Amino acid sequence: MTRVNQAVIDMRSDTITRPTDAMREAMARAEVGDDVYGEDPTVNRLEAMAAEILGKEAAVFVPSGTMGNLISVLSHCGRGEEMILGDNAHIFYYEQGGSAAVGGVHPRTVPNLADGSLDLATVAAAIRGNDEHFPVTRLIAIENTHNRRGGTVLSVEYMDALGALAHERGLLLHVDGARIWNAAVALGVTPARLLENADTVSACLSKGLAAPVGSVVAGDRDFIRRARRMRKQVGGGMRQAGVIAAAGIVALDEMVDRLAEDHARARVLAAGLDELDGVSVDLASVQTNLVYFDVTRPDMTALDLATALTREGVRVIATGPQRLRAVTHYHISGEDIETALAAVPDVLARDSFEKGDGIVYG
Ligand code: TLP
Repeated sequence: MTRVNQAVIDMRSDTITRPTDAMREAMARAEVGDDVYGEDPTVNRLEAMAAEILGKEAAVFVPSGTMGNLISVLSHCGRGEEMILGDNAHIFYYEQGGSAAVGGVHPRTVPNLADGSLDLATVAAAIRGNDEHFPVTRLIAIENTHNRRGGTVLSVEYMDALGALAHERGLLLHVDGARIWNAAVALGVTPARLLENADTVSACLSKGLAAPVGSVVAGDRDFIRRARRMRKQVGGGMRQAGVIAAAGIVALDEMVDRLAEDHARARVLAAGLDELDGVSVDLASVQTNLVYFDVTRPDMTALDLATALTREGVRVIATGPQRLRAVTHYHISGEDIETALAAVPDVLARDSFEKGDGIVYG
């Protein structure tokens, strides 16, 4: 059953989403100016809107989530200072060690628990004492939702407790909120409430919200002033960026509430996969739009399964030797989920298959 002339069901990531018609329309009409001079009215509008939604004094528009995290960490920590973060954090795992490479910031990892959280006592114990042997601990960074733990959602209570711990110990709390919108929708709270006790956040517009490019970083005015300088230093000053910020405004206006549909489809996908012989899913981890699953057929790797599914027009990624990830998003319909679920047992039942080819993201 090889799919012919049918659109590919691409569940590698929600980053693959394309801009909506409303976004393209807004982009075509966007009023622009030079944003490095602070004169792009559309960027200014997006930043004001993001600051309000995220509950912070100010915000800055940046090209990517990776740059958002980088300039946040570099605006909080000096060279040789330390950031505490999870051993499966995107900042630690997937950003080329940028904060160490560019900013000389020392990462101190503690284990991410199954729900994506960091144990508070372990974090407290990792904070350095005042001694010249040690780097100075400045920052705690947390991820919500947590990508490598399955798109898991950290609760308001947990976020508050982590913020309180950071502040009691004189530290700052940064949130990698690439998918903070998914967390807020899953919890039924506003992003502002979820982030109330965090100092700064980087939130992506170009994942589930379907904007073509861009993230926003939010925090207090002084932090955002430093972050703007840092953005320029790493080459992220974007001139007539209103053309892309216009899509970000539509993303915030129109695309947040519908994330609940992606979450529902992810649950259907996860439940369907879990019923199949040869794969298993930790259903408790499926709380938003990410579905991690393991191939349990002994002679098949995650890359073998991903490669075979690609031939059937269903794209997922391998994130470990036996682990795969499928992501629901704006372009994945209920029918696509049914089609994907039908393709998997077909592939798993084959006596022989080609060896997998490509990259394991883990
Ligand atoms: N994540 C991508 C890949 O890099 C793995 C994906 O497909 O999920 N924080 C988190 C939690 C992320 O998941 C990502 C992207 C980023 C930051 C970086 O965002 P971008 O890709 O805009 O630099």
